[in-house]
Amino acid sequence: MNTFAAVMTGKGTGAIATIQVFGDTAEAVIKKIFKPAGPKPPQFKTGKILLGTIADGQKTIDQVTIGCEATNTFAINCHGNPLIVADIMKLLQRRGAKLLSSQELLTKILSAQKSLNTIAIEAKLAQLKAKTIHGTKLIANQINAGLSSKLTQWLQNINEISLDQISSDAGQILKNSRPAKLIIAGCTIALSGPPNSGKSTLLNYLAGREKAIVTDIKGTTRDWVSAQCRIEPLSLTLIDTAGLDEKLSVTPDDSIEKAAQKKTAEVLREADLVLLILDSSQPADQLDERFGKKIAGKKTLTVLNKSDLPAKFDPAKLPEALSDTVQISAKFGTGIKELKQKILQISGVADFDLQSPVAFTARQQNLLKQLQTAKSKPQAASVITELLNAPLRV
Ligand SMILES: Nc1nc2c(ncn2[C@@H]2O[C@H](COP(=O)(O)OP(=O)(O)OP(=O)(O)O)[C@@H](O)[C@H]2O)c(=O)[nH]1
Ligand SMILES: [Mg+2]
Repeated sequence: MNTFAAVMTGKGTGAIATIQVFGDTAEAVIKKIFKPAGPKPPQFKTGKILLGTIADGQKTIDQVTIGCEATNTFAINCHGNPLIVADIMKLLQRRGAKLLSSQELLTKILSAQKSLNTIAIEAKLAQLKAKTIHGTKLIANQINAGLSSKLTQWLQNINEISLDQISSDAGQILKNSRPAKLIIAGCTIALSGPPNSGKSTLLNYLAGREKAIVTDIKGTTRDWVSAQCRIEPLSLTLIDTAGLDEKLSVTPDDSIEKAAQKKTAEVLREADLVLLILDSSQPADQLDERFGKKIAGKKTLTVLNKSDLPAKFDPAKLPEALSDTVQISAKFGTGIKELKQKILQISGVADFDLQSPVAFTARQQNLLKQLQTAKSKPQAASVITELLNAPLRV
């Protein structure tokens, strides 16, 4: 059996859905289930669109068009009801097609194109999931420039270039891959800090709408609230959290407060970046000592909020890890431009060159790590060749 089928359109109801059928025997499988609208037998010529029905014996399932994209690739465009889609998929399976996910099928289709190296195939797959236009450009740049061209250069000059040089270049690519990941996949920012410091006010300001409830009562936010916003080249998911207060963590096990504190700790762990929002009109004792532990190892920017009020907070009292600060008034929108610029700097994406070679899949990253520690030129050459040409598993 050499026919594969996958639903290429998203889950749920739509006006139409597309099922891709691919493989040496794809035409034969389609012929078993397709009845043309007219009296003539269908001609599955590349470039043609055929109108007809998908039928299981005498039972018609749906009216469809079939796009003949290549001799071994067909797109069945059916109605978007998920029940119809599921029926056609089951029928394809009974007639000999192996069902795959859209990602798996695309990998197969792209891998069959001899002109594409493995980086190019991964790029085409990754582009579909990128969260920003900058992300899609950054990935596209890896096909003919970026990572592909770096790997080709290494292979061509393997006799002249030292292992140390390859190792340090690979390290640089891995370093660049961290901000690249934020540009491609999006960046999650946790808004954290003591109760009443203005976290929800800032979330609403950045989101451009009233997503979170704001009051002057401490502990207003219990559950987390998220909102999307863009600071080019990043797409941000902002997560507002319950104000951190260690006293609340020791309340009875089943209390809302304790659950909220636990959730805040979880959000902090998952975030790419933490904004520690402090109320600059309050003295320094608002900062819980144990907060430092919760964000250990996280990129953190300290936001001194309420700059419209007389300052009582002394930034010199901040520990070293929290000493990168920016002053804002979330209520009046002052200092927001500086805040955005700082977010880009801390994430490493300010002035990031989209042409830089980066690794954008786990496979590439693992192989680059192996390359960093390669003990001989033949070993390095074999890892580079694998990066460029190893078939992707489906
Ligand atoms: N003057 C002034 N007041 C602010 C500013 N930002 C927030 N506030 C006020 O501070 C109070 C608390 O704001 P919230 O945004 O609810 O604070 P929070 O950090 O989300 O509080 P919790 O959810 O309780 O942890 C509200 O009365 C806001 O209007 C600011 O920049 N200046
Ligand atoms: Mg709040």
